[in-house]
Formats: sequence, structure tokens, C-alpha cells
Amino acid sequence: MDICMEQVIDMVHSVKPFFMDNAMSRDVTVKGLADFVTKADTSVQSRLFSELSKHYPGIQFMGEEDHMQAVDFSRPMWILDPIDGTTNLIYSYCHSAVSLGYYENKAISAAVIYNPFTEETFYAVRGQGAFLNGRRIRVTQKTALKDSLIAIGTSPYDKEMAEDNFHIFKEVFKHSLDIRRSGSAALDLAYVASGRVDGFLERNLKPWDYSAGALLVEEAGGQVTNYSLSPLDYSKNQDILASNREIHRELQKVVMS
Ligand code: 2AM
Ligand code: CA
Repeated sequence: MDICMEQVIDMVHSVKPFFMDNAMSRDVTVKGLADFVTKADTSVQSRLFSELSKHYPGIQFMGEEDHMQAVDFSRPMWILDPIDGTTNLIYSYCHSAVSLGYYENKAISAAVIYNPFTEETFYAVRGQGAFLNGRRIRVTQKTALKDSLIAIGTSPYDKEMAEDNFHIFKEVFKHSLDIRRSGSAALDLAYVASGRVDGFLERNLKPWDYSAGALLVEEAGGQVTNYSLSPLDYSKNQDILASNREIHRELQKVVMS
């Protein structure tokens, strides 16, 4: 299916008022440990699903607030996180984004990540490069982990992983320039793509957390795998390792040490 990126980006931009509506972002339901949904999340999702199905009829949807509804991975689908960084939104941290990917043939072929607080729109089309507000973006050229800035995600809803995770963070911290933790996996991946960090890692991310960001990183010249260096399987949760490609093996060795 041909996707008109301009039109899809316009649809994504149209949900900005939901992010800015304090009543909606303070209308919180607890889904699980450190796992929240607000009225803003559900409103963004229903608006985008209804707009996308009007313009692209017959395409399946997978969205965070539908709890991994039954979808057929042999057919195309939209993969949506209506708000990635919901905890940030609840705290007015101003670092949250819509993350939308178009999946077909076992890969992501188009992606948009939009942060309404900074008015930054990251997007990519497979084979055509990655862009930020219309300008081409590329990953950094750092070749050594010791000179690299690495974003980490703490998997806050999986506290039983804390010992393992914080061991990894300590090793990465010791072997790199420094670490960052933003609270939005989608923006972390967009930041790898745009050269604001050199790498990113987080365990047990769901397809809507990483799908759009993975295409951005690849189209910006970077690499995304799981922690064992295997290619991503978009039908599953994944431990995500993303980088500018140059430092990928070195970062992976530290992660697995
Ligand atoms: P969210 O804000 O859409 O919930 C934070 O470490 C990152 O993990 C965010 O991208 C966050 O997305 C995501 N996240 C939060 N809860 C999660 C869960 N239960 N499973 C997987 N990812 C989750
Ligand atoms: Ca979300």
C-alpha cells in the first residue's frame, strides 16, 4: 500500500491538543506497576485509528490501548503508541510523543514520531532516509564506546529485572562517556537516529514502543537488534539495542558481560 507521508503526518499533528489538555493527562487509570493510561492516551488512539481507517480502509491496527488485539502478522498493519512517555505526560515533563509505524512484509516501511512539546516530527520511509522537520538526519560517527553517550530505559514495570538491568547500566556507564534516561523509548530511538545520543538499550519493549523508532534508526544509518544481535521480530516484545552501527558490537559485549 502506498502511504502519503504528508497526509499521515498531518493526522498525527492533529492530536496535539490532547497532549496539552491538563484535565485529560490528569485523568489517570493504573494498568499495572508503573504502567498508566490517561484520557489523553485513549483519545489520541481513537482519533488516529478513526482518521487512518477513513483514509486507508482495510488496514489492521495494533495499538497500546487495545492490549495487543488479535492481528495477523502476514498482513499490513498500523502499529501505534498514542502516547509514548505517559508517565512524563502525567508529570508535565514535556517529553512524550506519538509513535506510529506502518508494518508490511515483516518490516516497518514508514514511521512517524511526533513530540508536540518541542514541535519535532521525526519520520522515515524505507529506502528514502530519515528526517526531522523536513531535514535529513543521520546517526553519529563515534567509533568507540568510551566516547559515546548511551540512553538507557529502566523497564519500570518489570522491577524483577532491576538487579540485572542495573548491573548492565553500571557496566555501560563505566565503559561509555555517560548515560541518559528519558522515559520515552520512541524518542530515545529518534534521538539515536538524529545523533543526539550514540546508542540506546531497554529490555522487554512492546512493538508499539520500538517499531517506528527502529525504522528511523536504520534509515539514519544505524543498527537495531535485540540483545543477542538478532533482527527484530515485530510480533513480540524485544530487548532493544540500537546504535550508530559503529559501536554496536562493543556495546553488545558490555551489555552481555
Ligand atoms: P509508555 O509511556 O507508552 O507506557 C519507559 O521505560 C518506556 O517503556 C516508555 O517508552 C514506556 O512507554 C514503556 N513502557 C511503559 N510500560 C510498559 C510496559 N508495561 N511494557 C512495555 N513498555 C512499557
Ligand atoms: Ca503509551
